[in-house]
Formats: sequence, structure tokens, C-alpha cells
Amino acid sequence: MRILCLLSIGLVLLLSAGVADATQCNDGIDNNSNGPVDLTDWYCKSEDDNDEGSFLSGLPGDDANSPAALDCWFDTNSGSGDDGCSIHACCGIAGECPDELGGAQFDPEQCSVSQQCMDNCQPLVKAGCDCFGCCKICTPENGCLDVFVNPAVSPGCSIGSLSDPLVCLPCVQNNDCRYQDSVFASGFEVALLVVEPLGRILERATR
Ligand SMILES: [Ca+2]
Ligand SMILES: [Ca+2]
Ligand SMILES: [Ca+2]
Ligand SMILES: [Ca+2]
Repeated sequence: MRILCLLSIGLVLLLSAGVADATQCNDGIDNNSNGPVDLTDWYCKSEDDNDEGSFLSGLPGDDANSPAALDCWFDTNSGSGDDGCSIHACCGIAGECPDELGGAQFDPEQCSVSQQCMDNCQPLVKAGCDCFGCCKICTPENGCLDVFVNPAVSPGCSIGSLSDPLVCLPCVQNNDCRYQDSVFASGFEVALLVVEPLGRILERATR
């Protein structure tokens, strides 16, 4: 009887822990009613992301970086102390560095990524993206575009405005710090092992 009681208490604790950790990006619900659910949605950068309806995470302290000092976009905080990543957004901007991103202060000599950043951030990066939120997103309307979806760089960017270069800034992925092996599926590139059993591979990544 006592063992049964202990088991029940354990189960209740486990369930309440699960409820406490629920986010929009791990709740199994299509919160923004657009079809993709949780991590298959473009707007979910990790299971901790609590906003399935935008590129923001909805988490206190996240998405507060200056474009002049981006940390690892996928660690759901804005500090570079825990990841060792700090890079000017214009290191990844395709073309001129815009004034509003601090173009006057941009030094292209300061664009290297530390080993610490690679070690900490690469395991967190979502397929199709680099460490700083420059992601290859494919839609029937636009084909595949590399755009900064990180709100610190492109605050108004959404799937509907992907092809507007003034809203979703075109970018070049950081080769030293990005998700390495992935394939194109409808939407984000998707990790090979995730997409294969579902038979949703459209073509191999050509980066
Ligand atoms: Ca969800
Ligand atoms: Ca959704
Ligand atoms: Ca989000
Ligand atoms: Ca961080």
C-alpha cells in the first residue's frame, strides 16, 4: 500500500513538472492554426520557445540583443556570457550594413566566431539556420530564401513578409557556426533523421 502511495505521489509530481514546463512549442497543439505543430512550425526555434505565432520566443530576457552584439539565438536568453557568442549582425548581412543596425560602427575584421561559441551554440541550432538566426526558409511562393529571422535584426519579419528585404533582411549563413547536415522540407530545412521516416524530403541541401 505504502509503495502504491509513493508511486502515485511520484506520478503526480512528474505530471505537474510536465505541465509547468509546457510551452507553445512543445504542447502538441497548433497554437497559431497555420498547419505545422511545435518544432515543425517556422516560428518555433526550440522546445523552450513559448510563442508559436512569431519569431519572438515570448520568454523574459530573450530577444533583447543589440544588433551589434548578437548571442546564440537558440539558447532562449540574450546574454553572451553563457554561450561565448557575440557578433555584429552585419557580419551576416548580405550587402551593405544598414545604418539602423549600427553600420557606422561595424568592423568586418571582427566577425570571427570563438570555439566556445561553436561548442555551446551549434548543438542548439535548428536545421536550416546559423547560430545567429540567419535561416534558409522555403515556401511555394518564394522558393528558398536566406533571411535573418532573429527579431534583433528583423523585428517585423514573418513568413508573410519573407520576400521583403526591408522587413526580413537577406543574410549569408555563418559557415563556422550553423546546423550542418539538413535537407529541405516544406518550410525550414529539416534534420535528415527527422524528416526521412516521414517521407517528406523534397531535395538535398545544396549549401
Ligand atoms: Ca504548439
Ligand atoms: Ca503552428
Ligand atoms: Ca517563436
Ligand atoms: Ca546566451
